[in-house]
Amino acid sequence: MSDSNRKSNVAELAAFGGSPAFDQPRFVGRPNIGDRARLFERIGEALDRRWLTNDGPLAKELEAKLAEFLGVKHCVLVCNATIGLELAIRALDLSGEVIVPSFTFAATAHALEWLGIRPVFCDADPATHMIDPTRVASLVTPATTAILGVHLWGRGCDVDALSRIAQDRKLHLFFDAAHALGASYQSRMFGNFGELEVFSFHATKFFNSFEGGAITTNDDALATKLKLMRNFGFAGYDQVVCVGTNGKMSEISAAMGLTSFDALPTVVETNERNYRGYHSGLETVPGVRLLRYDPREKNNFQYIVLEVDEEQAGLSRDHLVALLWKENIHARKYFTPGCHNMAPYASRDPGAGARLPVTEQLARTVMVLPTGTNVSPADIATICDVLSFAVRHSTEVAARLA
Ligand code: T4K
Repeated sequence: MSDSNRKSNVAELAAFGGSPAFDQPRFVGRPNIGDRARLFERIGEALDRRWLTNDGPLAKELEAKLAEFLGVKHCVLVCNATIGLELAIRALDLSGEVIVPSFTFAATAHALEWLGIRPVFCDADPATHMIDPTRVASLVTPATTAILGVHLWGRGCDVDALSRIAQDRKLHLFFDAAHALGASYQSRMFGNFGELEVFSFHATKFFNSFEGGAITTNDDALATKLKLMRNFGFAGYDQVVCVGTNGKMSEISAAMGLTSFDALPTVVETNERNYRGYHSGLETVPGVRLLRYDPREKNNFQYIVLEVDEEQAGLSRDHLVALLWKENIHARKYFTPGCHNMAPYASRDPGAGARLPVTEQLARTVMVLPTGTNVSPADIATICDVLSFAVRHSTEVAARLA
């Protein structure tokens, strides 16, 4: 019996005591692994050279390839995007307050807080989930030094509007581009906007270097500063010229990054195929809206993002996620509960939710589904069938999950 026929019978859903849709979990964020033989070859070369980190040849090769791909002057590899954000904040010499969306991964806010800067949370645009530029100006105070935009889901935030505000108010502008590699804004690749942008190459990203990231900029002085800062401030043997940290990417990570770079077109193609599969499988399911990618831009299609309308679906997002987990489909509630509801921000400003109604709403309604090279079209058809089934039988499903 096919998965879809099986799911037509309520008694067979795991929530109803049947077997789950998948024997093994289907995860969000399952890493894409490129050509293993080439990866091992690169690692072997690094071992033969006995050059394992500190601006090694593989890291330099990856920096050059990414800079060319993005059409940006400088690409500074780092050990992860969180350290990348911290380096960016230090290099821009920020202080006081920085305006940032609350609907983002904790790292965006934590990078500021870690350096003694207060993140001031801005609400999101309900259509895009990203920082709402119309709300930014009212958050500027004499202590504000910058705006940190986040390009969520591989789509771009409103760079033009944010640039105008930053220019008018004489604020720094930089971007958390953790999700945005390979995507464009008005036909220009992300990596070129604001004073700098920070990418993540964490294992869960469609392009990974195990752990890793990159800061890109077209500003020569900033690039020089960032390179010094990621290596303890060393300008040469025995010469430290500024405060720094250890933000370097190792050769093993660069080997994986280069292997991911080779695989990038195939991975994007697979992600796009998956996105289209979800699109056709879910378009007739009431109350479940798939966030679209803009066909005029380059997209990496790395996240499958759904918004659940409880009234139309008859089930809340939390109900659907609970059901999917029972079916071995490990959907995630990114970015619940919103940074303003996390420690330490929640206790500092317990009333923040009232000023962030869209963020609160998204934190209740958004869920992310599995994609990437580890998910097949048949898997996607089954996942869509489970969702469709759940909505068709919402009353029984809700009762079972209660
Ligand atoms: N800014 C934004 C907007 C971000 O989204 C992130 C990171 C950052 C900044 C900071 O970037 P990094 O400093 O990490 O470079 C995951 C990732 O750890 C995190 O990098 C990512 N965003 C975030 C969206 O997702 P968690 O807490 O969901 O991780 P975890 O361990 O629950 O794993 C997520 C999923 O991936 C699970 O379904 C399991 C699967 N997985 C994970 C790993 C590590 C695998 O299948 N294999 C693996 O090796 O944060």
